[in-house]
Amino acid sequence: MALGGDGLRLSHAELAERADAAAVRLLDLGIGKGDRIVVQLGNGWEFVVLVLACLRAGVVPVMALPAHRRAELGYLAQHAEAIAIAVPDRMRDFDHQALAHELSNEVRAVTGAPWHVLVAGDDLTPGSVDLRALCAPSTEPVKDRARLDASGPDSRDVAVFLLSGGTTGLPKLIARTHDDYVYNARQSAKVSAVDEASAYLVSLPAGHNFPLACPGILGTLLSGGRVVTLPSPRADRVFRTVAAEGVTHTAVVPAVAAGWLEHATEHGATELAGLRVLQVGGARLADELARKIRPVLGATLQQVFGMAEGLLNFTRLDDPEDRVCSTQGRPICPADEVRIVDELDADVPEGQPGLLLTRGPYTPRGYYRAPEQNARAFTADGCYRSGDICRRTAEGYLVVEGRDKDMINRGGEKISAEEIENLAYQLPQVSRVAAVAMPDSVLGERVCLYAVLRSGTSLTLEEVRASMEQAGIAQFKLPERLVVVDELAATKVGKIDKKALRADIAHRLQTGAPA
Ligand code: OOB
Repeated sequence: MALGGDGLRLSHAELAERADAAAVRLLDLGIGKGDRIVVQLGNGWEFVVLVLACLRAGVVPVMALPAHRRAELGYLAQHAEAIAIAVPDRMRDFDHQALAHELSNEVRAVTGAPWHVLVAGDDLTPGSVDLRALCAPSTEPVKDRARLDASGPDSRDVAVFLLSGGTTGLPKLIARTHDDYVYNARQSAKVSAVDEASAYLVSLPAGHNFPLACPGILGTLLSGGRVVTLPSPRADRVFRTVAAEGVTHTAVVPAVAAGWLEHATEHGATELAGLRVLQVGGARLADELARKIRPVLGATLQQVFGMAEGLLNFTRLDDPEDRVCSTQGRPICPADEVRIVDELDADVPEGQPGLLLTRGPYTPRGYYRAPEQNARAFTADGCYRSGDICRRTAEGYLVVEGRDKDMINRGGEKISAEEIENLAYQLPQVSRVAAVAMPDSVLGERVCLYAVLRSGTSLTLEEVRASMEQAGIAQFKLPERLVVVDELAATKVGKIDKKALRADIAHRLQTGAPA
């Protein structure tokens, strides 16, 4: 069995046949090698079949998130020059199909070229392509295979576009090639011991690099294992599914791991008896939480410090417990280069914290069509400046100690401070703003907006949120606290002092001071 869980159950042969059939139907629609399709689907079999079909035909999926809205989807479609979008009809009370058609009409009005809206669901509106029918088995599998073999992508072609965590106004696209992404998935599978006897549960949004290919869906399928999909990582549902489906591996962010620990402490974890490996990554896992994983959940913890830009660090399954709980792992590939440097790019003494630079076989040398950002985010010799502050232990393991990038990590979802600030400047009341991370016991961080207002005006958090929602951004990015101040703390060179603001909000939260 290749696919289990909620929806269809498919063997590897059936999955491959459906992927081929879907790939041929994409070609018949006029979506072929090198074309881009924005993929915004929930976790389910349609996502898996469509992504495999794209990889087979050389169509490049642009990995959007279910939470994305008009602003993000419109930008992705435009920047990637997509000619199609794949969405569910509705998800969590949102009409994705209607939004997709609005976008489609806008693009068509500009380009005049055909644009396709593929929809997974029971409630299709006129003009939508039925994604489930597109993914149905073909009556001519042999002919389909021959047609695809003749027109497939080259191993150096772009396989997927991932989204950067983002420190700039808009997310950047990361072009991952077939070569590098297959390596990424296979090597991850090796290091997490995923093989044909494994069952991997995906409950994080499947378009994230972590559940997609570290080893995730792709690494599991490449290893002959089984993928089980769930729409969300809620503990009760997950625990039941792990037991019912014989799940052996899964991946979560620290906030979810904390929720599972709580659930298990209350209800026990007997349902998790078959779970061998729990990968945790995307944000820093507190050492205290890490130490509870094995005793409470019974699974082996594997810390994963990765990035859509490439470099993956994993703790190893046979590492001593202390190392697993106090480091974020080491590179999965011997050819990964990691340097820890100071502000002048000089190596810091071994064991000291510094900025992480990396280069390696599955880390692209730049973002897609972003020369200005690339000049800042990559060194002249092609190293990616991750913006993470790390130190390396004597054993070569990395410990993430902080970061030097203008981003907020809300439970693993990355939010660019600049994007939020640009939107805040649209408000007429606003004179100066700064978006900063405020500490949160559940999600790690949330967005806090500091604002200096024009004289005689006032502003509430609700107004800020309403205006940003109006602008069409994902809900998780909306500020959750507004602090109105007379002036923003500044550094010696006159830049906004975000470090001081982060300290200020942490202090306000601790002392219960009003905003
Ligand atoms: C993963 O990928 P992205 O692209 O969403 O975010 C990358 C950034 C890193 O630069 C770092 O700032 C943070 O997320 N991060 C961690 C971490 N894992 C990621 N910070 C501390 N501890 C960790 N374990 O988040 C991602 C990609 C592939 C696998 C896993 C996570």
